[in-house]
Amino acid sequence: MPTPDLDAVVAAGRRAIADAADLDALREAEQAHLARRSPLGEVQRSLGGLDEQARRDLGRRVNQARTTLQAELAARRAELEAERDQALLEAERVDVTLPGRVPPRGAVHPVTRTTDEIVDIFIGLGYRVVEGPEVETDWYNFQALNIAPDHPARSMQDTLYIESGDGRAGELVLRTHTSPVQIRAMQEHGAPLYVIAPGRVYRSDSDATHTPMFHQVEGFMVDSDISFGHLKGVLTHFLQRIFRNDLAVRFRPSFFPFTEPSAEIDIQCVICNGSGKAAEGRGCRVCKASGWLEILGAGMIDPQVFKFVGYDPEQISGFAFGMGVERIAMLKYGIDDIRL
Ligand code: 2NL
Repeated sequence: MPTPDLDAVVAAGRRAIADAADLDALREAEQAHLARRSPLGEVQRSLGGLDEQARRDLGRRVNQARTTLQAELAARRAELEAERDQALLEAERVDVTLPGRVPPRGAVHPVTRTTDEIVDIFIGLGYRVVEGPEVETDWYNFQALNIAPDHPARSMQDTLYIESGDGRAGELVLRTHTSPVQIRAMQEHGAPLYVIAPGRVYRSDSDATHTPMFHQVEGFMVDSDISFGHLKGVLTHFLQRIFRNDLAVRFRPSFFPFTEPSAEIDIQCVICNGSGKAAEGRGCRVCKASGWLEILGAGMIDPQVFKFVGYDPEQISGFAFGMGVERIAMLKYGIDDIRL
């Protein structure tokens, strides 16, 4: 058996280790040059067929060769690992001096803002805020408010009904005003009671001036000896706070099933300042050249309503009012299409 050239075996191993371009290639070089089935392994296995002196000599040289190759392997591995770590650090580099990503600044929606402004004025007068369900029973939304069974508000055309699925269709509605919340407040608390009820309401209506969901603020003042004078004083104060201090206000007779007497309240047009005129001799579009804008409905709470909630109409009186928030927001911020 020819003795393999140990120097050539070591030289080939060193070249393979030095040439390994990455850690995978280095593992292959280790397999090829240091494993049992490598040329060095062959030399080691051939030792068994040699006499003692030759075996000792060649054995020592084989051990030296292995030690040399293993040292070279370890050194190259350290080198390649350092290269890999460096590449990783470069790839995952974070520039901590970059400015942060600033989220776009949000703003309070004009309807929310207007609701808050309205509610704040009444808080200042000692009113409490109440909220309640948007899905209501027919009783709270209509009956307790003295709305007759044949009133048009009750028709499918005007109200969104909830299908309850148990054959009791027509029992539940999306509230058409926030009055049912006020009915609940009267049932829960005794008089005197000053309440403001903001919230979403729903009507089966949709065009340039109506949306199926909109916002309302209703309120009432219930106490002993509340008169129409209180109604006029509180609502005039409110309108002058929300628009401007010297705003002209007028009260016109009207009708609601839940108040008697009732009034519709107009303010001097905030677009044309009550002149009814627009530029170049045209009429004001917002008030239709009348100089006035309808802004509130109100009245003295009907004794029937008091009976429904268990108040004694002989002891208790009060006024109630309601307004649409979108309309007030549009007038305050000069928006002419509700869909905007
Ligand atoms: C309008 C008119 C109004 C009321 C709402 C009311 C509530 C109870 C009892 C009596 Cl619990 N009345 N609310 C009264 C008069 C008018 O709203 O034009 N709303 C947009």
